[in-house]
Amino acid sequence: MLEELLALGKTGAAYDLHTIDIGEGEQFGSDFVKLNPNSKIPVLLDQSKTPAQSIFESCVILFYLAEKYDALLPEDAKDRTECMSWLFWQESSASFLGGGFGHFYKYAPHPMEYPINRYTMETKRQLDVLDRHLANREYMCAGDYSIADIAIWPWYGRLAMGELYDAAEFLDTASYTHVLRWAGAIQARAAVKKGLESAL
Ligand SMILES: N[C@@H](CCC(=O)N[C@@H](CS)C(=O)NCC(=O)O)C(=O)O
Repeated sequence: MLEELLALGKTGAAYDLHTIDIGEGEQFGSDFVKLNPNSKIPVLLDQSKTPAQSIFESCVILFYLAEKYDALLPEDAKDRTECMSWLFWQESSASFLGGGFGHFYKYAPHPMEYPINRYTMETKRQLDVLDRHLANREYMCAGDYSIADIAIWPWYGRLAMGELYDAAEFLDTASYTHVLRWAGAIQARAAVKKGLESAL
């Protein structure tokens, strides 16, 4: 999001990136908890304000920046509301993918059939929801690329392209052709490449 804003000429979006090693438990350190009481990455500290304002929950960070810079969110009231639906869809769905499917398929200490089956079914259902939605449109929301795409792509786009959990074949993500077309278009964006280079 910050790279997209910079690409749009919003120079105020220049940022410093601080890596938090969640494997080492840095999210539980008192400095981090002051910024995000929920101990999860990411968190944004807007130092252009006095006092500086911290914002947690990635979709709220995206909405905050979209409002602040008047960008990447449709202006028309109906389109804007639809866009917010997809933003909230990500907020309520992605934990089934990451904490559910990803955890049990890739990271659990031993294989457990029931949760793998449950979260595989749910992940495929969600991919199908996205695929049907993207069948008739270029991006998630009417008009153009928006914060809904920015929220959804890192999870579902990268999963479909085989870049998360080594699960593309298992989930048969090749069958979600519209998701793959959308994911490829976003991956090709210069701002996305820059963002990934600095974040991963
Ligand atoms: N709904 C939150 C989810 C954040 C989240 O789950 N972050 C994970 C990394 S993807 C995390 O910080 N995990 C550390 C932990 O669970 O201790 C958001 O979108 O900001």
